[in-house]
Amino acid sequence: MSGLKPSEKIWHNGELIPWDEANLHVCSHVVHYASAVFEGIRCYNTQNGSAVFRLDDHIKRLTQSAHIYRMPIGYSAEALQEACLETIRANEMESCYIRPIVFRGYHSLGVNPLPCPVEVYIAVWEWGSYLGEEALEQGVDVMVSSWNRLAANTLPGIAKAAANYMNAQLIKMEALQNGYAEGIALDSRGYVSEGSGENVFVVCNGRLITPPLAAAVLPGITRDCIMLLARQLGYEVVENDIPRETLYIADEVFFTGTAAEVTPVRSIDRISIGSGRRGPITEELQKAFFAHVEGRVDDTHGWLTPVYAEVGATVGS
Ligand code: PPE
Repeated sequence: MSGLKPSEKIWHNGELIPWDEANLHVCSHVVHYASAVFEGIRCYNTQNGSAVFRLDDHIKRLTQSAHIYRMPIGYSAEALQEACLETIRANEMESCYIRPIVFRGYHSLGVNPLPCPVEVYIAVWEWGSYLGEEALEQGVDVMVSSWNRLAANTLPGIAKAAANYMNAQLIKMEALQNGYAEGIALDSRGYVSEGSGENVFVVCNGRLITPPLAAAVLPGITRDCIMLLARQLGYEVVENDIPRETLYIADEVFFTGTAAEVTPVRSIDRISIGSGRRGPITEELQKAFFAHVEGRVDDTHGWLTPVYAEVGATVGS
């Protein structure tokens, strides 16, 4: 895997600073206790110029994650949205991944985070396909993880918090070590939860099922898009508990996520899913999803925020 390609500037508490100067002291609270919440957002190079996909929903989730952890961000949602756009512009990116992160910085150590300052950074970089070059077309081979997702009332699953990603790392490393692209974790009750960085959908008899939020899943914004687009295409979509074995007998299984977009799953625990390749409903939903993010259909949901100019505005108008 290639390393992170630096961009020019990073936004820090209202100022743009050079990438190489966005450093932390090792005794910052976040380093020791994972006291951070963050977002992952994509900016697409659409037909009408660069646009950020569902920026307001991502910033809303960021502020909610911070609220759960009693972190006063100090910036309004509007200011944070504008800061994301400003960072993309400062780096002259056409398309990129955007990573706002809010954390407890340097002051004192010990579990109590409250005396430590809340720092806000926004970095942008180029991020291509998440699960390998051919994943979107060919699908990926995954395993059911031996690790469960977070149990209720342990770490809040609805917050996109750094600490949750220690669990995600266990899922991911186990999968990679065993020759799979990704793991699907069960929740603490034994029902299907999610991947290390993706939500999961199964298709059975033309119906889409995805685990409910109570199954320890992140309320994925791509998950929300796919539920809406699938319903618009006439499919029934339900949020139900999914027993593990349903995965093996499903007609189709796919992942959703900002980074993973809509990625088909072709096998689970070496059992092939459906025909063992991308299924027709997955493909139809991919097409609908990419048509929206790339601005090839009318943005009736208001999902795209233009970066450099009004999306849809014609030159000279
Ligand atoms: N579950 C988890 C655990 C998760 O991390 C993500 C996003 C999702 C579901 C999908 O959520 P959404 O992006 O809103 O549709 N994972 C982000 C981080 C991945 C990473 O490796 O870092 C992402 O896709 O940006």
